[in-house]
Amino acid sequence: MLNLVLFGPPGAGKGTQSENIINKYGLVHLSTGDILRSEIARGTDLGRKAKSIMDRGDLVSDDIVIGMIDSKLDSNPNAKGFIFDGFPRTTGQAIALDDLLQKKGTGISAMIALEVTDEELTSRLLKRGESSGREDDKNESIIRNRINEYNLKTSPLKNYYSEQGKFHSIHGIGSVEQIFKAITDRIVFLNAEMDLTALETDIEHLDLTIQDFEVANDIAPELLLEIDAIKRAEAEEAEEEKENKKIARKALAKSSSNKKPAKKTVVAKKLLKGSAKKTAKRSLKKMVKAKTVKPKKKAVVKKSPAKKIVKKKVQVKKKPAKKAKGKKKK
Ligand code: B4P
Repeated sequence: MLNLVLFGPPGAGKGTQSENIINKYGLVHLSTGDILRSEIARGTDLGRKAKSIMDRGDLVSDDIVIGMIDSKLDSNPNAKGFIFDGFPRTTGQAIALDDLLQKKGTGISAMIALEVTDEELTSRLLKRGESSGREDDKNESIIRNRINEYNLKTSPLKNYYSEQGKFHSIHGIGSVEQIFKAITDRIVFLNAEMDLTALETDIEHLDLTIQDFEVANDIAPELLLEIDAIKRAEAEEAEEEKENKKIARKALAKSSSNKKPAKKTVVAKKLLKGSAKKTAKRSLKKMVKAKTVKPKKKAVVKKSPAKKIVKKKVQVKKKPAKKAKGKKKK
C-alpha cells in the first residue's frame, strides 16, 4: 500500500501536485484543507468553528482534523493507498496518523516535501487570492501568519519523518510538470524499495521452508540406502547372468569338435536358450572349475512384497494362455 504525505508550506503546490499523483497512481486524496472548506460551504457546526480560524491563517485544532481523517480512512476500506495533502501539520497529528494507520495494518510509506522560498509562496498565494475568493489568500499579513504557523508548528515534522527514514525533499520551484517529474521519479524509487522489502520478507519465509526441507532430509538417507541396495543387487544379477552366458558360449565352442556333446555342453545350451535357467546355472557352477568361474557375492536385499506379487501374477497368466493355443491347433 502506497501512503504518501505531501508536505510543504502554504502555496507550495501540494493541492496542484496531488491531482497529478492521484491521476497517475489511483490513490485516495485526503486534503484536510478541502474537507474543511467543504464543511464551511455546507454550513456545518464544524465548518462554522473552522471558518474564523482559517480566515486568520491559524491552524484548526488537532482534535477536529484527526477526527475528520479517521472517518475518511474508514469510508475508503478498499483504497490501494492514500495521499495526505496538508495533513499532518503538527507533531500531534503525525502521531495520531501513525496510530490510525497502524490499527488498519498499514503505515506511511514516505513524506514528499516541496521546498519553496517564502517570497515565491507569498507571490503565488496573492495571485490566487485575486480569483479564489479565499479570505486567507487576500491579505499579505495573513499569508505571512500562515507561513509563520508552518515554520513553527509544521516544519518540525521533517525531523519526525526523517528519523523514520521516510523524508524526501523535492525542489518545488519550476514548472508544474518539472516538479511532477521529480515526484514520480521518487515514487519509482519508493516502489522499488517496497518491492525489495517484500522480497526480504519472502526470503524470511523461505528460511522456514529450508528448515522443513532439512527435517525431511533426515528421513531421506534411509530410503536412499534402500533404493541404492536394490539397484546394486539388480546390476549384480544382470552382470552374473552375462558372465554365465559367456562361460556357456565358451563351453559350447570347446565341445564343438567332440562327436558326443558333453553333459556340460547340454547344460550350456539350456542356459543360453534360457530354459530351466536356475537348474542349469546350478549344474554349470558345479561342473565348471572353480578357477575359471568365481561366483560373485550377491547383495542381500529384501525385495518389496509388492514386486513378488506382480511377478507371480505374470507367471500364472502365461501358462494357461500357452495350453489354450495348443488345444486350438489340434
Ligand atoms: P490548504 O488547503 O492545505 O492549502 P494551502 O496550504 O493554502 O495550499 P497548497 O500547498 O495546497 O497550495 P496549492 O497547490 O493550492 O490549507 C488551507 C488552510 O486550511 C490552512 O491555512 C489551515 O488554516 C487549514 N488547514 C488545512 N489542513 C489543516 C491541518 N491539518 N491542521 C490544521 N489546519 C489545517 O497552490 C497554491 C497556489 O500556487 C495556487 O494558486 C497554484 O496554482 C500555485 N502553484 C502551484 N504550483 C505552482 C508552481 N509550480 N509554480 C507556480 N505556481 C504554482
